[in-house]
Amino acid sequence: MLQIEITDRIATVTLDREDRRNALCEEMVDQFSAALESFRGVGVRCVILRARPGCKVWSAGHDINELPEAGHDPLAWRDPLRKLIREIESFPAPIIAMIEGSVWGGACETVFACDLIIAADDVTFAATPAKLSVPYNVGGLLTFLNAANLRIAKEMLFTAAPLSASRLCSLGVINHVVQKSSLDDVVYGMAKRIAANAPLSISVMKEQLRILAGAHAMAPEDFERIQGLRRVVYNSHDYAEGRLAFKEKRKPEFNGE
Ligand code: YXS
Repeated sequence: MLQIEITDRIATVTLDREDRRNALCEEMVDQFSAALESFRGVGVRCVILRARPGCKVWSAGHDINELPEAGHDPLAWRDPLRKLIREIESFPAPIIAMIEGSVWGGACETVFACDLIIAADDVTFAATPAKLSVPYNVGGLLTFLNAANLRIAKEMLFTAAPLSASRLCSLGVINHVVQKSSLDDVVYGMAKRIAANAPLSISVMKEQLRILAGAHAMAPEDFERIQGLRRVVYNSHDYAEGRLAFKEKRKPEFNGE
C-alpha cells in the first residue's frame, strides 16, 4: 500500500492503493508507522509524503469501510487516522506533503498535520465529516484550526465543498502552489535544503512547535460536554445513514436525528 525510497537522507513515501483511491486504512497506517520507525534508524532528515505521479485522487480520506457501527466513536484515540496524525506530528524530521489530485476527508487533516505543503495548481481539498455525519474529534479540529483560521475551517467543515489549493495558499494554509511540471523540483529542492541543515535543531524546533500549537487550556467539564455532544452524533440515525449511503452508492438522507 506504500512505496518507500530513501536517497541522500531524504525518504519518499508514496501512497499506492489506487483501487481504493488511497483511502487511509489500518494496514496502510501500520505500514507508514513501520516506515517512519525504519527512517529513525538511518538518520532520515526529511520525509516526502506523496501519491503516485499523475494521480487524480491523492487520497479519499479515512477508509469508510473501517468506520465503526453507530454507537462507537469513529475517531477514537486508537483509530488509524488518529494514529497517523500523531505519527506525522511526532516524527523528528520535517514531513513535506507533496500533493497532486484531490484530497478528501481525513486526508485533508493528514496533509494539514504535515510540516510543509506543496501542491500542484489543480489540487482541491474537501473536508467531509458533514457529508457522512461524522463528529470530528477535538484534536482533529485543532489540526484544522492550526492550519487555517476559524472562518476557513468552518467553511471547509460546514460546506464539505472542495477548496482550491491556490485559494488555500493565498490564505497561508499551503506553503506553495506550483505548476505540476515543476512540483518535483520544488519539493525535492526544499527537502535537500532542509536535509543540509542541523537535524537536532530542526527536530527540537518541530517538537517545540507541536507542543505550543497544542497548548490550549480546557476545563474538564468542557471536554466532557464535547464528548457528550459527539456521542449524540455517532449514536444518531444520520451517522448510520452516512455510512450506509456510501456503501449503497447513493445520496444520504439526513433527518437531524
Ligand atoms: O466501488 P468499488 O468497490 O470499486 O470502490 C470504490 C469506492 O468505494 C472506493 N473508495 C473508498 N473506499 C473506502 N473509503 C473511502 N474513503 C473511499 N473512497 C473511494 O474506491 C473505489 C473507487 O471509488 P470511486 O469509483 O468513487 O472513484 P472516483 O474516482 O469516481 O471518485 C473518487 C472520489 C474520491 C471522489 C470518490 O471515491 C469519493 O467521493 N470517495 C469518498 C470521499 C470521502 O467522502 N471521504 C471521507 C472518508 S471519511 C473520513 O475521511 C473522515 C472520517 S471524515 O469524514 O470525518 O472526514
